Order: sequence, then structure tokens, then C-alpha cells
Amino acid sequence: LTQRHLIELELQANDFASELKLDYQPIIELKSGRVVGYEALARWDSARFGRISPEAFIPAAERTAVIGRMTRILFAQALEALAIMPKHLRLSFNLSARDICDHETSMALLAMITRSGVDPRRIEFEITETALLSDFDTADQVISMLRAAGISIALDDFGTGFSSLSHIHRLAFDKLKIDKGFVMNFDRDARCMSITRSVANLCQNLGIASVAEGVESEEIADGLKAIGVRLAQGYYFSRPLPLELAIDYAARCE
Ligand code: G
Ligand code: G
Ligand code: MN
Ligand code: NA
Repeated sequence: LTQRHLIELELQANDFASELKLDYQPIIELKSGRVVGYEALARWDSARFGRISPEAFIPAAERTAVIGRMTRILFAQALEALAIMPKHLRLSFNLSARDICDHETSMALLAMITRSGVDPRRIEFEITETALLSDFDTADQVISMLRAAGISIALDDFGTGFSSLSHIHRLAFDKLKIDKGFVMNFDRDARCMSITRSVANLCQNLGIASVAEGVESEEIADGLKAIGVRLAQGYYFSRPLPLELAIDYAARCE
């Protein structure tokens, strides 16, 4: 059995709910240096296999159709975290392609928000363009419904995979996340710099926010600020942190 199969079996055989948690990576407004919120990133510490990367277990959860349940378990934790965080901080939560093409999951997430009493305007869902390819019309409907409820939608990993400007034209996004592949080579590679600048300009012209991911140095943070990128996250500012530490980090940036 390959590792891929072992993870699938583990997801189906054992109750992973108590082994899942979220870490929180601060998102910084470059102009002010303040934390505006976090991206929630899933972590699975399996009793059998130890720490498994979301890059392995999220696709496995999609293949075994446990993704809907996993998303709900994680989102419940995200809502609890939002209730504890200072009220001006927002939270970005990654949805998988399966989630965004599934009315049942999206309705369940909306119901959870209502029950929690958390202001939906503090919540952002990140989706990738791959999610749009399988069933664009359903994704469109789900995104419209979520936005109507006050939730914002970010297009994740922009510029990789199956990027298409028609996606930005046809769907209303509140934010584009510039993929770390461009950001990390920003100061060494003229083409990465040009692409990053173009995406920042595109966002300004569309009146939406840009976020650079994978910022690993002060030079890159300064360069991004200079070309008008609004928000940034990356190891230079902070790694993804457990909730208490993430809240402390934001307080120190005030
Ligand atoms: O945190 P890194 O920490 O290794 O995350 C790896 C990948 O897993 C990223 O592409 C991220 O979008 C995805 N990911 C992390 N957490 C979640 C989650 O809660 N749900 C989904 N669907 N994807 C996630
Ligand atoms: O959802 P998304 O695919 O954007 O997931 C973000 C991924 O990037 C996560 O795996 C997260 O742990 C990782 N990450 C966050 N900051 C940095 C960074 O500064 N450098 C690198 N290499 N990875 C980062
Ligand atoms: Mn993301
Ligand atoms: Na990304």
C-alpha cells in the first residue's frame, strides 16, 4: 500500500475529528504594519502516522468523500477562534473544490455561522481556480449566495494552475492572493516582479484587495509595498501559529 492509500484508509476507518486542528497565519497590511486577520491552515496529527500535510490529506479527503465532514469539523473550530479573537480581526478559511461545488456543504457552513453569532463580514473563504473548472455554474451560485450573506471570497494561488481572466470577469471576487511562487522570487527574477506588479495593478483597477503569500524577507515586503500590494503573509512576518500565539502576535503589532 502506498502512503496515499494508507491516508485514505485512515480517514475512512478512524475518527480523525479529535486529531484535526487549525493554525493561524497572520495577514499584515503593508502600509500600517498591522495584522488585519489570519489564514486558517489545517493540521492533522494522526495517532498512527504522526503529522500529515494538508497537501496529502485534503486531496485524500476529497477522494474518499469525507471532505464535507472534515470541512465542517475545521470550520467549527474556525468559528470558535473568531469568537475569541479581537473583533477587528478577520479569518480566511480554505475551501476545497468539492466544498464550493456542493450546495449542502455551503448551506451547512452558512447555518453554522448564523448559529455561532459571528459577524459573516469577518469571514473570508479562499478558493482555487481548479475548483471552478469542474462545475462553474454551481460554484458561481454558491459564491453568489455566500457573498450575499456578507462573506468575502478570495481567489487563492492566483497565477498558477488554470488561471483565466475570464474567471475574474465572470465571478465577483473580493481579493486575489498572489501565489508564493511569484512572491518568493520577486527580488531575484524580473519576470516574477513584473507579474506581481501586474496583478497588484489589476487588483487596484478592479477595486479589490491583493494579498502576497510567501513573503520571506524584509526586502520583498518593502518591494511589495512599493508596488501597491495591500496585504501580505509569510515567514518573514510569522509562520502559521496556534491560536493563542497568533492573537499575541497581532497585539504586538498594534
Ligand atoms: O499549510 P500548508 O500549510 O502546508 O497548506 C498546504 C495546502 O493545504 C494549501 O494549499 C492550503 O490551501 C491547503 N489547506 C490548508 N488548510 C486547509 C483547509 O482547512 N481546507 C482546505 N480545503 N485546504 C486547506
Ligand atoms: O492556501 P495556500 O495554498 O495558499 O497555502 C499556503 C501555504 O503556504 C501553506 O502551506 C503555508 O504553510 C505556506 N506558507 C506560508 N507562508 C510561507 C512562506 O513564507 N514561505 C513558504 N515557502 N511557504 C509559506
Ligand atoms: Mn490559502
Ligand atoms: Na495560496
